[in-house]
Amino acid sequence: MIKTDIIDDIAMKLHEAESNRFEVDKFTDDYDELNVEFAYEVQERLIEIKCEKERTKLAGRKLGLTSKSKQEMMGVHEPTYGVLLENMELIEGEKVSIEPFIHAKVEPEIAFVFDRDVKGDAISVTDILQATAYIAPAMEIIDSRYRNFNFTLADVVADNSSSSRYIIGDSFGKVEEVDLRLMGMVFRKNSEVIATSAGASVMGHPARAIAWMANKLAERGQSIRAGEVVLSGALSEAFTIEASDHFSVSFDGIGSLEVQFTE
Ligand code: 0L1
Ligand code: MG
Repeated sequence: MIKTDIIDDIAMKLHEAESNRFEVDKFTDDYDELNVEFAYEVQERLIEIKCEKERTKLAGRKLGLTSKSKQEMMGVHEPTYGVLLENMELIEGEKVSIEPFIHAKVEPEIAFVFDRDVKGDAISVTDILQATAYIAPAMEIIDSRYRNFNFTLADVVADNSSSSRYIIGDSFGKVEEVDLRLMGMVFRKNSEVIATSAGASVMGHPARAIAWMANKLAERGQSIRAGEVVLSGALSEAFTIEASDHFSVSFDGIGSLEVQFTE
């Protein structure tokens, strides 16, 4: 098969799995050529298909695999990134049905909203902070299309880094008013504390993860644009969602966010 046919085949199968709620086996089992570079081409094709079929458009980006423990688990030394689309956004206060998901999990994140473009190939933490309008508490719902979340780095990149939905809180903070490395986080499920963490769990500083992504985007001729949102990476492991679960996340200095799931 020629390269463009393989890209189309994988992207279409991933989109079908998401749309019809079924799991697929990882594609690296069948395609030796599926390395990380190739996988970002599949991801781009998948996003094109989603935008066309779901009549939506790009809202921002997300980082994945930003914690040392997740990277060690997968035997890799770098994170991944993916795309957030407008139709993936959930509104705080609205109940979220688990019906469209395959086997979703939720994780706490810090969202960065940009009011300036971030362009170039030597982007630093300072560049990211200077282009940020505000930060806000967020949760990401990940829903890998792979059976039992079983994938290699290239597979997960092709699958848009497992992204499914995201929720951004109404409260927000300014990056100059908080120390993002020391910012404490408490994550609760059904009122019980299930994880505590600090901003530094995301590659030492959440803006470092975004700077890494900005430099990787530049290699592909892309960039972060003013108005976009970026989820900077999970501050804890992801937790499986069951119908009737309630999750809340509280961050020191920027407020909290809660979500109620239903059948
Ligand atoms: O956002 C994330 O950190 C998820 C990245 C993909 C890994 C996974 O699905 O667990
Ligand atoms: Mg995430």
